[in-house]
Amino acid sequence: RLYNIELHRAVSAGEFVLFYQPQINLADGSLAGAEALIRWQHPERGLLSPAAFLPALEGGPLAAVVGSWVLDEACAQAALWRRYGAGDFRMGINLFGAQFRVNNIVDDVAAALARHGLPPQAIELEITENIVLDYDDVVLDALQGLRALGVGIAFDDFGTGYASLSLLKQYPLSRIKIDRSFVQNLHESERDTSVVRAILDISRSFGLETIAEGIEKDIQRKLLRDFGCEEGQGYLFGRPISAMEFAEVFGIHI
Ligand code: G
Ligand code: G
Ligand code: NA
Ligand code: MN
Repeated sequence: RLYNIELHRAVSAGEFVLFYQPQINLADGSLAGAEALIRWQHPERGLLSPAAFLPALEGGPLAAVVGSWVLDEACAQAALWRRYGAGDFRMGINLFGAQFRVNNIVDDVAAALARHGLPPQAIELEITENIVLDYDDVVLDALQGLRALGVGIAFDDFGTGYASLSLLKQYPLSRIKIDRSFVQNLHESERDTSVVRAILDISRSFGLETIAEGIEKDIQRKLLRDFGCEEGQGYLFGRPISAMEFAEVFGIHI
């Protein structure tokens, strides 16, 4: 497949880049961290977003390689920003399923932390329900190993899957990311308000922290804060931007 050849070139020529979207503490408006989001700087087609290439990448042999690169690059950036004043800054890093199957993810994460001199709480790994369901037994072991290292695990797109609640019960998670589909109409939908409040109740009863995704309006921010949601992410606070822009916007002077 042509796309596979291009993906190989992208890996070897270093065409992938990470963008960063801020994660905000809703109680005081401070910067809690960022989610690293991959982009492909394609030589002919310009900057491609994940929707354009993740399906091909995830189904192919390069996912584990790219996943290792994302982990290392995001850790390097977190270490730099922490050194230049972004205190307890936490980097959210998305994982591919292949990182559980092909790699020893626990060893990879321990090595990345050591290489960049990061404490485990400096990163938070994001997993989706699909990863858990596809690699069931392996994932449980790996997540326990990662939690033992002291690394946080966020459950991405919470509420959109079929097994969200049973997974919460079985897997050692530390945070729920409320999917943006529940946040979108929060300010005008009693149903979505009930769903979000229920998710927050569940999260609290499991001793987890919560971040709401897709906050675009100030009224959504206020409601989520008043409901006790700890953190928020979305266009209201900032779109995903390059590392250089991020440092400038958030006053990290390197
Ligand atoms: O950046 P954007 O919002 O378009 O990202 C779309 C999706 O792609 C998100 O759901 C995100 O989880 C996924 N994604 C983005 N960057 C990465 C990455 O570095 N690794 C993995 N595994 N998934 C990513
Ligand atoms: O990991 P995940 O798939 O949830 O990645 C977040 C995705 O949602 C990225 O593609 C990002 O660009 C997008 N996104 C982030 N904030 C907002 C927002 O406020 N509104 C909308 N519509 N999309 C957002
Ligand atoms: Na997400
Ligand atoms: Mn994510």
